Amino acid sequence: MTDKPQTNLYAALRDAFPAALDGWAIETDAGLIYTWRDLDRGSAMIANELAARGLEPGARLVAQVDKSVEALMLYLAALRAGLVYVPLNTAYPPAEMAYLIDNAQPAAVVCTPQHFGWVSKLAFRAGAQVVYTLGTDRQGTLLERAAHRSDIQSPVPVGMQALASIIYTSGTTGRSKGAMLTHGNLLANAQILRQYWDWRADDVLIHVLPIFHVHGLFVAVHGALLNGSPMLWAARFDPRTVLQWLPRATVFMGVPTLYTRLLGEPELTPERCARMRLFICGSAPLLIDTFRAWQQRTGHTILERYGMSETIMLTSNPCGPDVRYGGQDERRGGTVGFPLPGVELRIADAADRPLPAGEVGGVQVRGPSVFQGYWRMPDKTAEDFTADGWFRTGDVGFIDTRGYVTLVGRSKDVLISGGYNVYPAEVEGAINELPGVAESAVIGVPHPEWGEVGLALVIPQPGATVQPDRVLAALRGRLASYKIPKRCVVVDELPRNAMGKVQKNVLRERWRDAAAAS
Ligand code: MCA
Repeated sequence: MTDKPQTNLYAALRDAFPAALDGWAIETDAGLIYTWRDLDRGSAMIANELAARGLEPGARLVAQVDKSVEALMLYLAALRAGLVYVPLNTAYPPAEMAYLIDNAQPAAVVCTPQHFGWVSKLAFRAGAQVVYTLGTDRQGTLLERAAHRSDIQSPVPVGMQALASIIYTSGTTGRSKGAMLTHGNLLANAQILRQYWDWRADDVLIHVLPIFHVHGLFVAVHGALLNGSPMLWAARFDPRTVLQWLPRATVFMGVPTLYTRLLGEPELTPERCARMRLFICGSAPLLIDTFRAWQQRTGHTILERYGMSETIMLTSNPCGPDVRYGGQDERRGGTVGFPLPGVELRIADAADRPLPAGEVGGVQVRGPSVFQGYWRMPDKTAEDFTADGWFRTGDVGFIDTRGYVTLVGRSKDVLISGGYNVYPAEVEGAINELPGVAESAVIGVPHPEWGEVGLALVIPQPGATVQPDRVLAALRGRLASYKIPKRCVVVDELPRNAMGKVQKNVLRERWRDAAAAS
């Protein structure tokens, strides 16, 4: 494949499909086979349906659907039609969806048939023209209508500067922000990763991640499609399925929790992994114990990389010798490797002045995959970029003398549980609204399976009694379940600094063993 000039990301992906379009592109855990032709035809029909509904390029399409190959076709169709794809986590309850739909102002919404009632109300109230349903078993109005459309469609030549997707990420103020990514951002990153991870002609990817986030949708799906590589596709992660597929596959991508769960399987052996060439890990810090245990159990060294919704992938441990760094090829546990080719990464002090190797500071980046800003939040965007165009990631780290980047913390108050970012401010806001609660503080505490889990410390109002279990139960329906702390403790007071601000670092130290004790 040559990197010829493109005007639509789908066209670039389509160019990489193998010439033999009737070969298998995706095999699902339900035993279904989809060919390359199926992907092309299916996405063309959906794109034609969307266009026939009068959806103009640039309009937003919100999708809150379960993972399926048809959901992937919907994404490809949105690209083809020049629409801006806004995937939302299926765990979001109505309260969160109301805000997100209002903020995205979509022209079209696709939801699961079970949720049509409440989602369509929110969508039409926000001005949507059409609401479709899509189920996991190919049922729903989207496919019913698309079935009547032509299977030929030319991708709309929107250009590489056009928005392709908005990815919502929670924020420190408790409100989600939509990171705007262009066709060019996504294609540039996929092309870089294709080279850096040395995608090969015989690669087969095991795809078990959700497709409403950067990891599963952009890193994994684009990786396979841009290389014309087939995928073994699971609707949800199950270690038994992965074990079954390992002998047929070459590449696996996961968050640390998936590696921990796989290590719990006695049948994970070097023999089973004999055909595998690359295990990639990201979205949360990989513990050095997991990194070593994986080496021992499989003979493979996990490649850890680092990215964000706002930037897609930024750094990676080497896949082979990296000539930019003297041919170093060691994948170093505890580091996230080197800046990817084309990515500029620096460590800066609080005044945005670059720091020398070895010094700890804020991680700042520039490059072709860095987003265009937050949707309809120019002030927030301006806050996160320096005057000379560097994006402040909010991560804190250093670069060693060999060039490896190590992350040591975050300047933003966020915890990462099983690969999902959880912003304590959002959870505290929900807890503080509960009757009898005066104040709360949510912190992340280490957990062997999830990496970190939330712990809520709650101060009752004078004279009120607060039951920890009731607090957690009351959060159901208000917050996506992965955001709900795994434990709640009632306390009399919280440690504060001279300004009266709660000292989360003191709390994290004090409650470090809380997850193990619970
Ligand atoms: C599920 N639960 C969780 C999490 N996931 N709790 C805390 N943290 C989580 N991550 C809870 C549910 O709320 C539920 O609680 C119970 O666990 C069982 O839910 P279930 O859905 O059955 O869980 P699961 O299927 O075992 O899911 C675990 C998982 C999943 C497979 C590890 O969390 C996952 O797919 N994580 C990957 C996320 C991801 O793709 N992140 C990439 C973001 P209850 O029973 O109480 O209701 S992209 C990104 O971060 C950047 C850009 C990057 O660099 O990649």
